[in-house]
Parts: sequence; C-alpha cells; structure tokens
Amino acid sequence: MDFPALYLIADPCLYDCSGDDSGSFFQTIQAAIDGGVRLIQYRDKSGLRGQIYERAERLRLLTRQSNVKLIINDEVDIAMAVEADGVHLGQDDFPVSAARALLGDQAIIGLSTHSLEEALEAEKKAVDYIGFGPIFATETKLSERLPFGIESLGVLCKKVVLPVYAIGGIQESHVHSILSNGAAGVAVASALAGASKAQIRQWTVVF
Ligand code: TZP
Ligand code: MG
Repeated sequence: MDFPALYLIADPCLYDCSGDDSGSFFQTIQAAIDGGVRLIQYRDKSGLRGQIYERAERLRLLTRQSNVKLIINDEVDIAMAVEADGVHLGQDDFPVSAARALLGDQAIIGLSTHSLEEALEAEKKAVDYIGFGPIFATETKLSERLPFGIESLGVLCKKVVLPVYAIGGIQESHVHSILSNGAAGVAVASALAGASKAQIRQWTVVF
C-alpha cells in the first residue's frame, strides 16, 4: 500500500470527553477527510469497549464512503468486527504475529517503537509500518521518555527499511524537516484536533 504522508490520530478525548458522541468528533473527522486526510487511526484510551465499538463503526462508515484507510489502535477484535483496514499495536499489546494470523495478509499492521533496537526488531515481524516517537514533547501520551528530536529520527530512518511515521508533538512547521530526514510521514493527534478542512489542506500542501 501507499503510505500517505499525513496520518491523523483520531483521539476523541482531544475533541470532546463528555461521552456525548453527537458533535465535534465526527464532524471534524469528516472535515479532515474532506481536507485530504487518507489514513486515520482511531485511538481511544478512555472509552468503554461498547462505546469504542460504536465509534469505530461510525468511523468505518465515514472512511469507507471516502476510500480512506481506517486503523484501530489496540483493539484487534473491534478492528475485525468493523472491517477496519488494520490495527496499530504498542510494544506491550496484542502480539503482531497473533494479530496477523487473525487479520490476514491484507491487513495493515503498525507498531509503535521508541528506539532503534525496537525499530530493527519490528522489521523481523509481520509489520507494515512503524511509529517512532515521541519526536517532540507532547501531552497527548504521558511518558517518561525524553523527546528524540529530528536528528535521531534521521539516524533511525537511514537504518530502517519499513515506512516510519514520526509521532509526538508534531506541528505543521515540522513537516518539511521530518520528511526530508527520511520519514514516510507524520502521525498527528492534537495539532489536527478540531482542524477545519482549510487547515488540513494547509498540511497536505506541504506534501
Ligand atoms: N505515541 C507517541 S507520542 C503520541 C503517541 C500516541 C501522541 C501523539 O499525539 P500528538 O498530540 O500529536 O503529540
Ligand atoms: Mg497500544
């Protein structure tokens, strides 16, 4: 598959944590799709499983209509149930080999990595792309790790064959240097949360 340079991480907590699904989350995801986003990861660390399933189903409808790829974070069974395009897994999540066995060859499987060692290990697994970060400081995912910065990203991208998505604290102004350091793209949550169609277009213009 072609990996688009912009990967939207759709985290409902960044939009509306009230539990009321009627408003901003789905509207802004639609705006993102209309603005040119072609790859979306649904990442929901606080919803109840039933709620996550329902939101995933709604996102599947939106994305399918527009031919946008939908990846589900963590929840392999929900990805299967809604016929998502794949899953994104962390180092301590469901094993990649088990996810591949359940989802099949066509599924897209992404893996989070936080060091060159983890990235090189990922290449031995049935993974289609890796995330690497945090590149910059972020409040979206709490972590003890210090940000790696663009230089470390460049070193890693030279040694890794899999497509690398830079993640963590990424703003529009970083995109050019991230891509010129060899990343396949940027995975972005907070900087795109609530963005209008026109703002999303600004990001895609860079590519
Ligand atoms: N993994 C490493 S940083 C991060 C994840 C999921 C959060 C990315 O969110 P933001 O808001 O773009 O920094
Ligand atoms: Mg995870």
